[in-house]
Amino acid sequence: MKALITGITGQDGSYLAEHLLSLGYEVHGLVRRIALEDPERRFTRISHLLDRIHLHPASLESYPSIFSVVSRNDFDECYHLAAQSFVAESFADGFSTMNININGTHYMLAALRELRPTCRFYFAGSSEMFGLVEESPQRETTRFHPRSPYGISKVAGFELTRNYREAYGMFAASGILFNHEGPRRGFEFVTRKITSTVARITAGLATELALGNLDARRDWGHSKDYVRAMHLMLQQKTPDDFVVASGESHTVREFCELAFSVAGLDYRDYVRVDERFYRPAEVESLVGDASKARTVLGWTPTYTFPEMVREMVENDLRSTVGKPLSEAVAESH
Ligand code: G4F
Repeated sequence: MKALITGITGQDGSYLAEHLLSLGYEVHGLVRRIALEDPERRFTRISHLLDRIHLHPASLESYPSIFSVVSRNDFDECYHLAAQSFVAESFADGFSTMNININGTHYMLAALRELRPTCRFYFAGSSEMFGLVEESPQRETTRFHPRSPYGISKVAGFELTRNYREAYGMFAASGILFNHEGPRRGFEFVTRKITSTVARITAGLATELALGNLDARRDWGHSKDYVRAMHLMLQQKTPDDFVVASGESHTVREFCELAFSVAGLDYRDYVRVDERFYRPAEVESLVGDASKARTVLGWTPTYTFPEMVREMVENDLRSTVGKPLSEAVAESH
């Protein structure tokens, strides 16, 4: 089996590439040319895979570049993960977010329809599509009410995917994934911002952590678990959409409390609220009901919330302090 992953250099792309390789897939990735020119910085998450995967330069903003890659490779599955995925940035530049996330998805679907209509397609939908939630927990039937250009772009991508399924009979499925994290998470997202700052405080490199809305609630799972669900969605008899979530929600404050406590610290001594990190329109609370994924796909997450937080803090302590957790914590007090 030959799979194409867009966004292979990101957190999910790298875990998915590992998962597909472990299943015997030939794994291909779309990467921006600029990334190929700067592998040390851009390929940190996939550096250990480079001799086992095939990378193709292309841009989500260029239909011809996508067309060219798809025309030269007979992919069986395509996982479209690439996107401008930072919600706050989508308020700063909604136009780029819309362009990359909506047109990029449309280009992928159009190229596959033209050249590889039997290739199975996965779209990375998001719980941000629920936005101002109309029911809790959110499931596949919950109405969308996005609250950011990012959320709106994901609703458009979701609808495009459904339309290609219905209009052209393509096997096109969407995962509605709730927040998923891990040691490879980007530093701009709140979880990694917290765990990396806990490590910097422990190492004496920072004295405080400035955050926005501490009362926002999210349903946080582990990316490693969630990429397994993506693959399962493309192994079904018929294409469909699935919520992937842990079913538990926690506030940003609770995440802080736990992350700081892993390093033996009290978050109240370090966390400061800064208005700059508030969003013009906030998604206050998300929690997903993944019953359909559990029943139909047979999917179950393996990480608990505390296990995931601990793994992230330990990883950041190791890379920042360069010492195992127990030593680092002992020396910081
Ligand atoms: O970590 P976040 O930036 O993730 P967000 O906005 O929930 O989106 C993530 O999950 C989505 C799935 O639901 C993905 F589709 C999306 O691509 C991305 O991966 O923020 C989480 C919460 C928000 O409520 C935010 O307002 O944390 C709050 N927060 C409070 N202080 C902060 C901060 N977020 C960030 N990034 N930085 C802060 O200082």
